[in-house]
Amino acid sequence: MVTETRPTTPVGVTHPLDPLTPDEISAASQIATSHAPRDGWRFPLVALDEPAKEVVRGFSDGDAIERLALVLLHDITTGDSVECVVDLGSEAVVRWTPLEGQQPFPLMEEFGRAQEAVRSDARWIAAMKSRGFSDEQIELIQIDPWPGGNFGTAWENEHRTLKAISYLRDSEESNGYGRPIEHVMAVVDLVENRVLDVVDEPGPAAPETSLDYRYNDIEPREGLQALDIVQPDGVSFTLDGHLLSWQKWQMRVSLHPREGLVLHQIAYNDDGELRPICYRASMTEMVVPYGDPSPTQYFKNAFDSGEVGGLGRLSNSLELGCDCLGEIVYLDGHVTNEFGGSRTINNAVCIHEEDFGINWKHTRTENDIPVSEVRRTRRLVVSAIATVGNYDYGFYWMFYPDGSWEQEVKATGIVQTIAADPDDPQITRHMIAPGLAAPIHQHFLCFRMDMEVDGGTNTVYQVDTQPLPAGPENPYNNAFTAVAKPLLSETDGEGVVNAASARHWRIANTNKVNHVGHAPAYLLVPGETVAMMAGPDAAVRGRAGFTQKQLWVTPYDDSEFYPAGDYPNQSLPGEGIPAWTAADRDIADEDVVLWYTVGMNHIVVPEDWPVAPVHRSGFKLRPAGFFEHNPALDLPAPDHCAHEMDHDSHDHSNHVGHNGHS
Ligand SMILES: [Cu+2]
Repeated sequence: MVTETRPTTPVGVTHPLDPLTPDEISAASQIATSHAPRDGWRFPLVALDEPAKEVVRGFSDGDAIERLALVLLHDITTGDSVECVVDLGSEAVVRWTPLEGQQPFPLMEEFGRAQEAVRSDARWIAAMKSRGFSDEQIELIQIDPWPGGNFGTAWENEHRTLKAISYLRDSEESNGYGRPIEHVMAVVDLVENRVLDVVDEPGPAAPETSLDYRYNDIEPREGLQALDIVQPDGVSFTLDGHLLSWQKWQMRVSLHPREGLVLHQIAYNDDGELRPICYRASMTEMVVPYGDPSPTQYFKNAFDSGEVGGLGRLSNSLELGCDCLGEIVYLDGHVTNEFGGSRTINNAVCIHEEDFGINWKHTRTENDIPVSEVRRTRRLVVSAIATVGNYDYGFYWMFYPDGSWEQEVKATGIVQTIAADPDDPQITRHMIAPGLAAPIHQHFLCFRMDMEVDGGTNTVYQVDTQPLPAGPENPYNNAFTAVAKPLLSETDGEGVVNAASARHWRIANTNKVNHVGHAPAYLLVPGETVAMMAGPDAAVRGRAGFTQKQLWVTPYDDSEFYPAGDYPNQSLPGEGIPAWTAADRDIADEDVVLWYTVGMNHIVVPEDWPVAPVHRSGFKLRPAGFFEHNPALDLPAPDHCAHEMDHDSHDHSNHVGHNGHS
């Protein structure tokens, strides 16, 4: 509501971190356009320009809210791009920065135009005809444009480009990925709307058929009885605008057009005191390098945030009972429609609770009778799913009553494919179906976490478990310890995982002391991950410098959000984290930002075809001296469990269970 006391606050905005409303997206585009009107302007991105942390921390309900928007403009007729910040209240342009030598990610419109340009190009048509395809077959060919990367050629350094590959289909609905056309690759100039070049080399024939995965094509298995999640009394969380509260946890949830799901101000209500843990958490860049040198594969290393256009704008509308099960609360997402208006993604974020087994249990013996005490736990799941071409990525932030939280990435969808002869040596690709292989590849997802454990300044320690030397203090040679090395500056510490020492990182507030004399802390615990395998001189290694380590720690800087640089599309090596950390800034007892990269190694197997079962990876954050004891001690025992606890477990007839066993 606009009132006299909140003069600049637009309708529907109740907090400075609320994402832009549809009206604000349109207004921001309009204000930016008015500054320098051009017919060719399109809008790759319109997003909230987040206020300074001091403003957010000092905000009280009802305060006036200043709203700034970041507007990216791209002129499709000239290729000019501008980064612009507008003040929505005064309708003024605050900053207007033309981009020099940087490419915003391609528009949806440009992907479409690239397909048309390829389809009508005489060289591409000739390449298809030379493979014996009929006019009808050529009409049905699926054309996939890819961000072209930067391999130091004129294609990338002098043009705004996409690289396109092709697939045979029997109909518009067929799974084209089963019939890749080797080795044809077209390079498209997106400003001139023309194909610059077509690479056409001899290659294996496209497979004769493709396996499909859609419901109508598969006979469903039988025997699965109904499995429902029922919460007759409703959910245990509340969502007030974007403020989510659940079981002592509190956070703000939004969908950012580029980053997808963003959580702000993650905090825990500890006996009435709201203790901050993380100011902002999101996945701000990812890259998927493929390891096959073929002409249709070598350039595949999409940065799905900065090159393809963002996990937010590519988010799905989630469906009840399909993507999420049970009592669901959704948040819509609003993004630019690229033409100056907005587009709403209904149900872009899913919020629900899941049963998660037991949090704790102990069985003791009383009067020779075993007695169990057990508490079931559950988790709050905040999730979104984005479809990026052939792949689908789910991002699941999960919170637990014991003070821990975690991120689980779920990668699924259709793998990239390459036609292969039966005698293919299968070194950089592996057969998944007759005539069809899939290139080896990796997925790297960099999570930016602006930590504020118990306050705005933290110190990060690298913790390694190791044996102690033999000697008078260790006469039995059994002693071992955990060595915590404080990271004083950006180049301190290894930053790479080490399973042998159970290496993890402790984010501590050394300005506070807990009940046993230590700094309250959270631990960052790695999950399954992997190092980048592209060679030392590979273009992608330089452009995705953030993958050199799993963990980087930087002091907060409001210009540092994207670890491969703001504009990784066709970028040169060295941007982002490697450039920032070269200054080796101090990070001890500072406002620190953690950049943790999840790596997924994908040696593709036949079971990944024709649609890959979900591959999970992620990391955990666990309290370490943040609480005085297990904070889940107070989880209630369900009535019948408390009752059962008193029974003699040898007497099976007293136990719940269909056949007398439990
Ligand atoms: Cu994969």
